[in-house]
Amino acid sequence: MARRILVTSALPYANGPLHLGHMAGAYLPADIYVRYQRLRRQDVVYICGSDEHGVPITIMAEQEGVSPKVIVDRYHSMNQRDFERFGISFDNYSRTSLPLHHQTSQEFFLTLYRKGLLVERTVKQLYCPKCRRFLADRYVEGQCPHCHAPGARGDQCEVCGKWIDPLELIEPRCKICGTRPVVAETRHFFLPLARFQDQLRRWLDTKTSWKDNVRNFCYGWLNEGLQDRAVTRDLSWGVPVPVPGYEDKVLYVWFDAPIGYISSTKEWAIKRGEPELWREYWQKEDTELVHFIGKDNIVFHAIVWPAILMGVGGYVLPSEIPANEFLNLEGRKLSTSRNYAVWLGEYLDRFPPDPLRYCLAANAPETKDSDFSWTDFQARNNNELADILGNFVHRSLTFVQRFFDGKVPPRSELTEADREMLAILEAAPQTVGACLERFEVRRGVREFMDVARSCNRYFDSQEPWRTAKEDRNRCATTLSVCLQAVRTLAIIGSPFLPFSSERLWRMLGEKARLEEQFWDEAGKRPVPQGTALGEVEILFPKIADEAIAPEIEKLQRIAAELDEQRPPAEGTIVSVNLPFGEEIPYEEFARVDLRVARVKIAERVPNTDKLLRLVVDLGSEERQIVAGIAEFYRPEDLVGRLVVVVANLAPRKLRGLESRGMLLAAEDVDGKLSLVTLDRDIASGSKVK
Ligand code: B3M
Ligand code: ZN
Repeated sequence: MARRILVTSALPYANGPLHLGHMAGAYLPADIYVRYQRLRRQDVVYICGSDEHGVPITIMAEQEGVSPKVIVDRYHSMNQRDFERFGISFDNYSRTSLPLHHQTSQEFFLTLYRKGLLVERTVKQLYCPKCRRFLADRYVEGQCPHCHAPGARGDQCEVCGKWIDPLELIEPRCKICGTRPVVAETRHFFLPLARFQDQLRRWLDTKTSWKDNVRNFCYGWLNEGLQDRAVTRDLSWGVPVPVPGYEDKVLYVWFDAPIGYISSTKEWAIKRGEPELWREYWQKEDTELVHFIGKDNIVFHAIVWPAILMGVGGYVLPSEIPANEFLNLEGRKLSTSRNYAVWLGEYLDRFPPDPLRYCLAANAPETKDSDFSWTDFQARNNNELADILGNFVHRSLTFVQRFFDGKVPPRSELTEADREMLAILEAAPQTVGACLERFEVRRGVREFMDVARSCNRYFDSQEPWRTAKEDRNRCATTLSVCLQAVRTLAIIGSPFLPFSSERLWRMLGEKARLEEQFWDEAGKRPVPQGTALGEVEILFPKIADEAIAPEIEKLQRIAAELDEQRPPAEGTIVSVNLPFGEEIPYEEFARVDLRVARVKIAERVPNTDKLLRLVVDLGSEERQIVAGIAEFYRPEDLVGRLVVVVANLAPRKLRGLESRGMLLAAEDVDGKLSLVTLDRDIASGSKVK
């Protein structure tokens, strides 16, 4: 029986064009997965749409002096088109400004409301007396109360990533007019997340296959204890709150956006003429619901959204949440506001989609942030797509043109080498597929290219250019095997390279359509003898230095501008003004025994990213200390250095290792640690006062 799989990609905000970071995170991996499952004949539906609400959109509209509708119309159609040009094969791409979506969201809200799962409360909120409105979310900016970075917004600080209560912002200002807001009272509905805490934990406990980044993040939230979350806002653009007295309020964008997955599925069902079909995917227990997202959306998809679904009842919960990390650009963080980005539309105006799909898949930010660079892109195209895959395909097809009149030659007795090649082809769908089942696109695409590598080796070893003259039967058999390989590569390569695979398929002269092929059988079928090949073209033209030079220059120019605008050092913050601790008498400080120690041994603690195990010499004895500095120091750089240690701290166990003492280190605003060291050599064991 086919698996019923509903796949979603995060709904992109319709307030800007798409860029490569979007593609690498939530879209390309999902599209690859979906194309693969379609070829496996699973019952898969791929859903997305524009997220058309939220404060960034209304702020942009106000700044341009147009209505929000103008903004979302502009970017909705632009993004839909770019997705299509890039081959992202949604079954439906909807938008959250549709009446169908408003209605669905209001139904969700009302169900929770009637079940007593929304709590109404009067709250204090910042209000701009000049603009005469409450400053929801990003309408207010100020200094972050946690890290003191300037320009933090009313919902979250971009520098330290912490959530912000706008009332705690230091020096708050209205984003639109710059006025200092006052505090006023307003009423809102809250989702009492704490009530779902135990149910969420039990549910998460079953998700052992999820990626560590997602699980750890969720447990972090649960362990801190879930807080109530406001689900309404004082705004006029959004889904109206369907409760009397709330006429000038709308649902919070993160309340209605995930419901957009459902309304988009409804729209898909209506378009198919089976308006109730969406229920199969959302309300039948055995549906696999897979949400592809970027890591900044984890809490909404793995905590808040499941809580909403649990509260409403009768809906499936997410089965998988493959959240990807971020994509950097030429070694530096992407910045859309500063135009430090590669825009998908601009890319597609200049280059074909598949080389980018290949490059982003090979570099997918699966377990950690990854980097896109134009030279890597060029190298992947020229050295892998063109020289390995393209070369094999081209040689095989043109040999058949040259020596067999463009018709698939007959196969006679198979040699050991032929059999080995055929065995590789037969195993290939399973090898690549196993990676994709686990959402390991990077490995999947590598396994695919490895098959093409084996094909090239086979071609070389069989020397068909020689056998063409000396042993025609052998040459015919070799080329027949090669064509089977081309066929296999076209099918199993199609999730990654859909456009090139289609072209390849036409070159093979196959009658049936590529999308009608069955993944599991992809390696088994020869191209029937006598089939007339189509016209052979170059699949992957090389990309010249001149083609990427302007792209590199553009990014370098913007990077240089960004550096100039920056105050010294790395970040934008040069001083931190955290409040000081409570006053203590000297005696209390003196109880802390600080000593100079020399690092003798330093090594990583296996299976952690953060911990180093150190052995330090404290003069009178050597001690083991486990320190959370592995992200900032390489073990080999620490050996021999002097550090400062709290020598009389009670021992603790970290990851099963006893730690007797603690290193002193200063913490930067972004959490980076810098060890306290000594500016000249001094005997270990010396007291620090
Ligand atoms: N619009 C946020 C984002 O692009 C958002 C996702 C909604 S998914 C339901 O980060
Ligand atoms: Zn104002």
